[in-house]
Amino acid sequence: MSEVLLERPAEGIAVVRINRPEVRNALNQTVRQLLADHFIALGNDDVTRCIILTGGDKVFAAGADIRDMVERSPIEIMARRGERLWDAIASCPKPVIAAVNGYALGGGCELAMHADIIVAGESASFGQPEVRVGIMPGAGGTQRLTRAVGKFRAMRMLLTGEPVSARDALAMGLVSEVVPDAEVWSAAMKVATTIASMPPLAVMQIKEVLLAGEDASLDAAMMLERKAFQLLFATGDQKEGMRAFLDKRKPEFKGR
Ligand code: CO8
Repeated sequence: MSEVLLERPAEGIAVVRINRPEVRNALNQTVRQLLADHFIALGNDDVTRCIILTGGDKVFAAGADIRDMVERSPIEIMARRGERLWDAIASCPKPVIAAVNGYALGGGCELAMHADIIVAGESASFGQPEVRVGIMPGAGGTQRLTRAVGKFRAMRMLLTGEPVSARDALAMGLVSEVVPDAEVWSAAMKVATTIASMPPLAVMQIKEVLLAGEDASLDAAMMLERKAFQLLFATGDQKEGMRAFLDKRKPEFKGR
């Protein structure tokens, strides 16, 4: 069976599931290539309105595959051009929900941070333990984590390698929602179903502007927001959404 599975549990929703339970879903090159391939394909697929990324109900991912790295030289690591595989996920225009049960460690935590929304089970844990194996995060652990939780919490996690619980992750802004372990899947599906029913062009613009704005000055980011806001008045979905509100009926969004 493939190490990354693609499922379609409902109209408009795609699920990308890492499937290497015997090694706690460690991210080897095959898994990372398959993840990138799926995210590129789903980003280009008009039918897909929201993506759930998960490792199943036991573990999200315990990081990069240590067996696959232990004897590698710097040049071999560089030649992998791993950033291309991560970029494929980061630049996916569709909303991505990470459904996290169990460990999200190292590259696994970084993978979760590539998502737009993180739904975690109450026994999930998040950490960047790379320092304990003699390296440091290489896929956003020093950057996305710091943007999410701030310098002092990020430093503590990065320098000690100690994980945080789902509740602590929620308190520090690293996850969106914590639910009982058995409800992670249904909670993620609920959010995905809501997003899949929204006008897709507006959804895509919101994601794009929020992410681009994070790295821009407030003035530039406000300009981006304003332009995208104005652009949405060119869509049929804007007319439909507002008319339906005034007519007191349910809108029918077409993605145009
Ligand atoms: N890589 C390779 N194999 C792993 C990994 C991993 N990251 N994690 C677990 N495994 C394997 C174990 O070797 C073991 O294999 P075997 O059965 O052959 O001995 C099997 O999975 C089960 O593991 P455990 O017996 O340890 O299971 P436990 O449930 O007792 O513990 C833990 C689970 C806590 C997750 C534990 O396995 C652990 O600490 N794993 C390593 C976590 C870690 O250090 N992650 C960081 C890795 S470095 C990294 O992610 C760098 C990212 C850089 C950029 C991204 C590039 C992709």
